[in-house]
Amino acid sequence: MSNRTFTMIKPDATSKGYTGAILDMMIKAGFSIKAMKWTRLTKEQAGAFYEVHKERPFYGELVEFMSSGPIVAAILEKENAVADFRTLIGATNPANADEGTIRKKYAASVGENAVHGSDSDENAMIEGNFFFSSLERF
Ligand code: FUP
Repeated sequence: MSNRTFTMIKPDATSKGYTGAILDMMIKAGFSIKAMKWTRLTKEQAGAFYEVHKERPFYGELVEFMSSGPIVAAILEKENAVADFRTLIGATNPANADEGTIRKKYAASVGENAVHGSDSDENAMIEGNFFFSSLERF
């Protein structure tokens, strides 16, 4: 089991000024930051990141949204990182997210859902490598 996961604070949350509060929730939950950047994806980059969802009906909207403004990308470390981070962020649809989760507090809808969290160790590695070189992670 890996002890790292990958996250993004999405454009809805950065534009509403939630970046600091969301990072604080991650740190208070025991995650430490191993890599982090403030950046903005082009449509092509967002399309490539979400390639696995290419055939889904929401893909076009997802790519538009994820390239619509700045994001924070980060690699986080904690024991049992992938599963514990999914618990911390809550269900994809904030209407179904538990109290105390990041999405319950800060997400607007299933599309604009404030944060991303990797769903497996393998994807955490792939997604972290998408954003960070070996010189940018510690
Ligand atoms: P999650 O792993 O919780 O981020 O959710 P998914 O992998 O199922 O979906 C990836 C992203 O697609 C979500 F963050 C938001 C978007 N999405 C929609 O816009 N509509 C949907 O019905 C489902 C997902």
